[in-house]
Amino acid sequence: METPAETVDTICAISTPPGEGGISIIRISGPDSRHILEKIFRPRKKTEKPESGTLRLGYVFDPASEADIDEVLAVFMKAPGTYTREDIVEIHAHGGFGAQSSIMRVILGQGARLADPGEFTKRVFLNGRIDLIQAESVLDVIKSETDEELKYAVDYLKGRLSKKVRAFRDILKNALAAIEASIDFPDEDIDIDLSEHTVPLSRAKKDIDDLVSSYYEGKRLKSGFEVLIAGRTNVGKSSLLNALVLKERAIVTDLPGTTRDLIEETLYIKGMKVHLIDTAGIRTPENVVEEEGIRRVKERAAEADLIVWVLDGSQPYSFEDQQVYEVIKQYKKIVIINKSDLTRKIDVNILISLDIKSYVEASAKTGFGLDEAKTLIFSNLLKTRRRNSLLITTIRHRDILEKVSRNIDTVVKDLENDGYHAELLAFELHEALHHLGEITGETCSEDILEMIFSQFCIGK
Ligand SMILES: Nc1nc2c(ncn2[C@@H]2O[C@H](COP(=O)(O)OP(=O)(O)O)[C@@H](O)[C@H]2O)c(=O)[nH]1
Ligand SMILES: [Mg+2]
Repeated sequence: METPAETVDTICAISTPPGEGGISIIRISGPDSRHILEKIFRPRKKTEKPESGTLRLGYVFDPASEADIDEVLAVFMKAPGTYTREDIVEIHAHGGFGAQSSIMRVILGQGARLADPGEFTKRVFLNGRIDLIQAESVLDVIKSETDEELKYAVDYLKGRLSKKVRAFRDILKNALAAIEASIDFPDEDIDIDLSEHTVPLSRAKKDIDDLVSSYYEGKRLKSGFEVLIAGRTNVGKSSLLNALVLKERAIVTDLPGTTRDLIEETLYIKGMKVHLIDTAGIRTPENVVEEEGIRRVKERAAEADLIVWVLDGSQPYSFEDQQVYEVIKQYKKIVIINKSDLTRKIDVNILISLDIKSYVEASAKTGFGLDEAKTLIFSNLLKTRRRNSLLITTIRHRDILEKVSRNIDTVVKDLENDGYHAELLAFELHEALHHLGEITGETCSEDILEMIFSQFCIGK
């Protein structure tokens, strides 16, 4: 992508979160950065020459009044070895609203422009230092809440997914070159064997299809897994939710049918984000509110990644438990036999007859077995994932890769049938390459860029 001319102005923003803090970092990027710093910064040691990359202690002052604003550390970093590949200045000021806004005011007074959200990173991309996948992963790094999410984001920032997409592109380009040669030199005696491209193309298609289907997992990585707590009334579902998240979140009573709405809490198990959803007990409803609650349970059960089916260990397995089982039997589930502090009346052989292998005995009241329950939830969710495999996490990537897969599929089928039109194959491959470029940003419209970078915060 060409570097557009409009990136040559100088932008500035507060890069740390707003509000009070120990320090606040103000960033300036663009050709006037150094000049602006010289106008507003007085180093303590007057003789010091501003070397690129050296932090200097001094004062930011208002050039109009010569009054000092704040004591700061300032650094100038010379292009192109910087974040944006432009000249950059960072001012580490005291983290308070007064200092931040006054320093911004004097910088803007020297002709810099307030940066748009994500504009620093957009410049990194436009200046060709990173591709669009990497730029998007900058946002993912910032938004990461778990170790695993962070690991993926940093790997993708380093180019792990970009490398894979480039490999697809190379395969398509090779095939396209051969096809175009066969179009350009139809009568010449060069023997162009297009069939040798079917294997790499089919393999690329399979890898792309795997990536498309990884979206579900990728989405879970970012947004978390959904775990539905189901069971008949009064088995202790709400008590378990409270005990697992260590909060009095759901109302617990000994009146059956207390929980009617869905109550959701987020729990982190070994760095995995899990949304626990407490539900109305499933039974024959006694009124419309309860009926609606039960309808929602059924709806959510279909969407959930895992169901925790709660049984009351102090009661025999009942008809009502069986009613619950009928609703959830087709879904992935584990069982918690609750109230282990009371005398056991349930016969666990019933679980064996229902072909349920994963269960723990626990007590929401005493906390017994809760760690084990968390471990069981964790390992059952993990089973749905191939650890550390390449994942796509955005719907944009999924949609584009689906299109690429269709293009390749057409090409491979035509090649295999031997009755192909080279022009049509070339058209499909050109289109596929164009789509891949939308992922890496080479052929991306300004609208898409706008949409992506507007999700960033100002100052990044
Ligand atoms: N002894 C004992 N009582 C429990 C335990 N868990 C829940 N209960 C009690 O069982 C009743 C129903 O609990 P609740 O969480 O509202 O059940 P839900 O209807 O399934 O949500 C309440 O009186 C709780 O105090 C437990 O582990 N041991
Ligand atoms: Mg409840």
